[in-house]
Amino acid sequence: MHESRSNGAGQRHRVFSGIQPSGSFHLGNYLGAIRNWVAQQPLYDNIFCIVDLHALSLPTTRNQLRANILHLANVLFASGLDPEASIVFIQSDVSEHAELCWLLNSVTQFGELRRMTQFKDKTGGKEEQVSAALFDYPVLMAADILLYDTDLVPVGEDQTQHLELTRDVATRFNARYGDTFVLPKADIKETGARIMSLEDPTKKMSKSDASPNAAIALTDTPDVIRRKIRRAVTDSGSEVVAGPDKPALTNLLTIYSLFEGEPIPEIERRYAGKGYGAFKQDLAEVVVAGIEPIQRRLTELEADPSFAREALAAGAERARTRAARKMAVVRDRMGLGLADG
Ligand code: ATP
Ligand code: LTN
Repeated sequence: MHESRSNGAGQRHRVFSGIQPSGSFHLGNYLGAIRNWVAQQPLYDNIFCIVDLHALSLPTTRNQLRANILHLANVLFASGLDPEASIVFIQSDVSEHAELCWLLNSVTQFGELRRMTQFKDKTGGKEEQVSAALFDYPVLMAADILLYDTDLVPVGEDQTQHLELTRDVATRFNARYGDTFVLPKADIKETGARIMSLEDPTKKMSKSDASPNAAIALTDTPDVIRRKIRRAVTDSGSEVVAGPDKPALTNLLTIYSLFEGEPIPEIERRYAGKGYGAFKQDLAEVVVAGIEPIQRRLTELEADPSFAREALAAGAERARTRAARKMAVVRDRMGLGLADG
């Protein structure tokens, strides 16, 4: 079920989401996030952001970052984001994101950031060496969201804690300086919000997984997809059924169900008594067919980078206008500068 789509004044609800330009994109990013953005596009006032400033929180290089930004933009457009229906832009093109992050730092507690599980996961026990940007990452994310009076933030389940922090920071700001920010809600789907690793179904499918077989990239060839699914771990037993004691099959059935738009119980019924082999073979074809149209459009877009460049420049222009308006209010509320006497 969708949330109601407009507010009392008849304006469409504002949606904002972000994605990092940090390498290849996998089925988790697609099924947990991008696909939902595309599907809901006609219902909302949408803003989607390529968060390149966030990508600086882990080591990268100039050339790598540049290439990743363009690749991500092409992936988003190939997946169906429409630059007419949605504002799609690069975070660093709108300097207000970095500015608001600094201002929100002043109403964020050190202890709140230390409790973030994503920070703990990404430090990998090396807290002394990671960048301060990795620590401050959730505040920049709060700035992204609050800058646009966002109502809904469609994300995968891994972002729940960051959304809670965003609401806490906004609430504290509003209490201290007067009502300024809209309190956003996370929009997390029941199915697909947590696609798991093909090698370890207790871990989420992740870009940063060291093993190349844990995730299916949107750019994997059909043969690579078939091989990864053939090798995907399964649970003990031989029945194709989902359940709390069957994390691997639950994950594979979820992927099948999302691509085919077919409820899991129906798929289970069809594969009753057929075993894992037959199911995996069909699943591979479902995934190959599901991403083939995206790959085809991606090839076309990659041959013509001017499409992405122009769409992103226009998106930045529209985002900047809104961001500047909001920042003028924020600066005034906080007593910064002497602009209006
Ligand atoms: P990493 O896996 O290295 O932490 P990431 O893929 O989570 O990176 P982003 O690119 O910022 O990082 O994520 C983009 C979107 O994809 C977010 O909305 C996130 O919640 C969603 N997402 C990421 N992994 C999964 C997953 N395994 N299942 C569902 N959604 C996911
Ligand atoms: N932290 C998110 C990416 C992100 C984001 C945002 C998502 C940055 N800013 C604003 C939603 C709204 C991630 O790692 N997936």
